Amino acid sequence: MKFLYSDGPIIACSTGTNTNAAMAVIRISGFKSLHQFKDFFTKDLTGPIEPRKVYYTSLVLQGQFIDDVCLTYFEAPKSYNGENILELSVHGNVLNVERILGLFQSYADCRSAGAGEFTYRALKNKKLDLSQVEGLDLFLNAQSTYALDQGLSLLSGNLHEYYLELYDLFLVHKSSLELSIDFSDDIGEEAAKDYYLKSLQQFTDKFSSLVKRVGPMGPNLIQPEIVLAGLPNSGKSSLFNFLLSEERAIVSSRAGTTRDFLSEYYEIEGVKYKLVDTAGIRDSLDDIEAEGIKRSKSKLHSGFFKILLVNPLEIDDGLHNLLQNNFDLIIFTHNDLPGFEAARERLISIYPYLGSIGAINLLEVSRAWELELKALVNKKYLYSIADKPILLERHKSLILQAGIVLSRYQSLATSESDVAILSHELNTLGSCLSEILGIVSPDQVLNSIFSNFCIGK
Ligand SMILES: Nc1nc2c(ncn2[C@@H]2O[C@H](COP(=O)(O)OP(=O)(O)OP(=O)(O)O)[C@@H](O)[C@H]2O)c(=O)[nH]1
Ligand SMILES: [Mg+2]
Repeated sequence: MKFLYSDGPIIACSTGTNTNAAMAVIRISGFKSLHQFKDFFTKDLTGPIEPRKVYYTSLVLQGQFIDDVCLTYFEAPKSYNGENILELSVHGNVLNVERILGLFQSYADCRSAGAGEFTYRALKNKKLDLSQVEGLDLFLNAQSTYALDQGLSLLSGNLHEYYLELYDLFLVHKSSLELSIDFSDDIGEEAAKDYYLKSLQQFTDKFSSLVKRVGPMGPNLIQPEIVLAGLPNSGKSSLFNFLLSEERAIVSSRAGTTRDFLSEYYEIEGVKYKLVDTAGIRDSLDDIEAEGIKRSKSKLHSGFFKILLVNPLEIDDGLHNLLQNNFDLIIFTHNDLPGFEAARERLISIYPYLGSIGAINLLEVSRAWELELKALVNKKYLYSIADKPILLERHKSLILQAGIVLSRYQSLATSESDVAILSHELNTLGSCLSEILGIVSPDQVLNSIFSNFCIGK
């Protein structure tokens, strides 16, 4: 990322520039002195300006009035990212915001900030560590109150504290190993071993509670998706439109109408799911449709709640493959058509477990049915978050990795007396832990985290 190497003043609108609003907040960060902006305000910036106090002033360019603004100065290092920051609350018309941004870029040597650049500087200046940055990202992009709370918890709450305490216990244990090497003569071999094992136990107990929150690498709970899948013409797009209460997807009797997946937000009990309509799964010789089908299959793989629609009047061998997936709900459609019962019986004779599933007519599906569907999805969601799972994949995989190293180390701790071997394993464990906290942050980790951020953060 290019911006990681430049530390000149940056500017961005932190409240988004897509729509007109009553107000917008523009942020400038990384300038040397407020004096450099003295010509832009009627307030005298060369006089005393108290940090963190709001001043009402006019913004002007070469004597021409631009806007009435509220100006707040955050002096380094006591600011969000440790740099001098100037925040301007301006009128939120998109054109006004763009004009003000342009003005500072053209006349005050400010550069347009990259996504997450303000926060990157906070990381660089040690105002936040990497796991706090990820927490902030989770918080700002949360689609459920659970994700919102976990974001906060990582940013400055319990989870952040927990990681720090765990790392402290690790350091205590590491020092106990060093103690047993360097000072066992002073404190006695028995006492040194005792201290060593006790500190390992304390660390392991704390780590175990964290592992319980990881579980298997499951569906994405940060942006959970409800995926509608099935063979062509099974009614996926009809159900998609019904749930969204709009004709969002094209519905037609021609098999293969939906060629790429479509997705829209669909809220259930405060969780903003993505409802995904997929392309009907079939062997296609058409390159574009084949690509759409490939994407649909991958949606099926990552989906949180998977629904299979089956029109028993139009089935082929592809159904067998589809049924290999773990669906949360299977529904027969087209139950209003002649021949439905016979076709359904035929299918049940091949797949007896389909005998217990319900059937609906998607042309007349009811809102009561939708409520039942919502209750099912919500039940699964509540179940999934019951053990307070860690949401971030990077943390999950590092915790699992640390768990493997820890169990190897534990068995060595009681059997191995070669301190060099023990130290080596302990250092590997330490690297995993410091990566979780972000004490060591490989560039690619930084890039993938910051590419997620919005401009102005
Ligand atoms: N009679 C009847 N027709 C239905 C029902 N559900 C869907 N249809 C019709 O079946 C046809 C196919 O429906 P779609 O919703 O486009 O099916 P799809 O699964 O999205 O199909 P592809 O996009 O081709 O994969 C349309 O003509 C719908 O009006 C149903 O329950 N009963
Ligand atoms: Mg469709």
